[in-house]
Amino acid sequence: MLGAIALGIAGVAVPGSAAIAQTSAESAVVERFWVFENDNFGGGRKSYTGTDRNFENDEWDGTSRSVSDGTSSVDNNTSRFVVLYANRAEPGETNCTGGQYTSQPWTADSDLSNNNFDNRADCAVFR
Ligand SMILES: [Ca+2]
Ligand SMILES: [Ca+2]
Ligand SMILES: [Ca+2]
Repeated sequence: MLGAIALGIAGVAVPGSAAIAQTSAESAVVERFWVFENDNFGGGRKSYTGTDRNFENDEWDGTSRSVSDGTSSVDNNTSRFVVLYANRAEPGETNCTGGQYTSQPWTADSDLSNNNFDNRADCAVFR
């Protein structure tokens, strides 16, 4: 109700400003898949906005520690299924291999231990 009123006012008062506001709102919405070093979304964190088939060249934000084989919890803040694999894609290859863990859209998992996937992820594929 309030939003509709505000939009109406903006549209009437300054037609151009509505388009500008819409553009900045769209650019602000970037869906991110977060992985965390510890259970309960603790420790280092790293986000992905698309498929990344090699965690070995990634570091937890603000650290020099590799993301490889360290993920203990995840927060899927995207509309996509994200499949984690235990083995990255080998150089020249396009497929990740090994054990898998599937994260459903808009869900979080505070502990991958009960999924037999603690400290195993080396690759994330957005479906
Ligand atoms: Ca990477
Ligand atoms: Ca860990
Ligand atoms: Ca779990």
